[in-house]
Amino acid sequence: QDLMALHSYNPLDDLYNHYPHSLRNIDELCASIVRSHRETSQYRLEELQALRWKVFSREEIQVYQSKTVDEMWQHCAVRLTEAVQYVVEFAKHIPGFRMLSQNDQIALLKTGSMEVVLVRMCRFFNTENNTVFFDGKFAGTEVFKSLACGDLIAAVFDFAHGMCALKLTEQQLALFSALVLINPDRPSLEDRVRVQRVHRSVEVGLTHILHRDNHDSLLHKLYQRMAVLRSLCSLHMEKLRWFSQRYPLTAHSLFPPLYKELFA
Ligand code: CLR
Repeated sequence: QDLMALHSYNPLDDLYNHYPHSLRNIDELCASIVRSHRETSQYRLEELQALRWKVFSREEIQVYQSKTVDEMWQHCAVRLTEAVQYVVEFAKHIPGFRMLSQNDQIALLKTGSMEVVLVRMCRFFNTENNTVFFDGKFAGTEVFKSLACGDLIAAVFDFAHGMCALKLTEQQLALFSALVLINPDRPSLEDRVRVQRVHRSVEVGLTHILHRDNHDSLLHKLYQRMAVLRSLCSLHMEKLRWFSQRYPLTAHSLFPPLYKELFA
């Protein structure tokens, strides 16, 4: 067993040995990201835990199901936009984000904010009955029936389920959210090198936290989740294009401006 320990390689050892001063920087970086996550997460875990079994009644579900397609889309777009606003606040306090150009901040949020909302969804998800916190109670997929995009809803619920299974701590979730957002591969970035640098520092932070928590193996799983996120978000964009074609008036005049700005 000692031999095993001797051979186990910690990717951060080099860093610790050669740059002992930067360990403090990593801790500070992690602390600010965790603080930003906490301050923009809308509900504390204890609060959500207490609401866990507050589910919609048959009658309430009926009300959602009898909404028209465009009514329900508009309603969900408003809810999603609120969630995105919190993600924008979260982003602003990631060290290095505000040093990027306005263009690059917007480019990162355009593709990243929806992904972070979906990552955050696992805090609002009850795996025991497959429901998500929506409009003050927990809702199953049937609540979203009138959106007429069952495949997207099923995929989103599936993703939340998979994220919950990883049992991330709030700190791990905070760092993972930041990593998803600061992605140097996003289209139309002006200063990719600078985004790359911020990305690297967040990645070091996440690696550090996972190592400290004795959970190095999670990193690989988290990278796998990022690939799923990308496909979910392109499905969301596809549905949005379909909706805007069928209901141009709702999409144009009733969707929240931020929703249009980010996704249209
Ligand atoms: C995600 C975590 C946020 C709080 C939050 C707000 C709105 C929720 C969202 C969470 C999860 C996904 C959600 C959304 C409202 C509508 C959307 C339930 C819990 C569903 C999947 C419908 C998407 C419909 C689009 C195609 C318009 O901090």
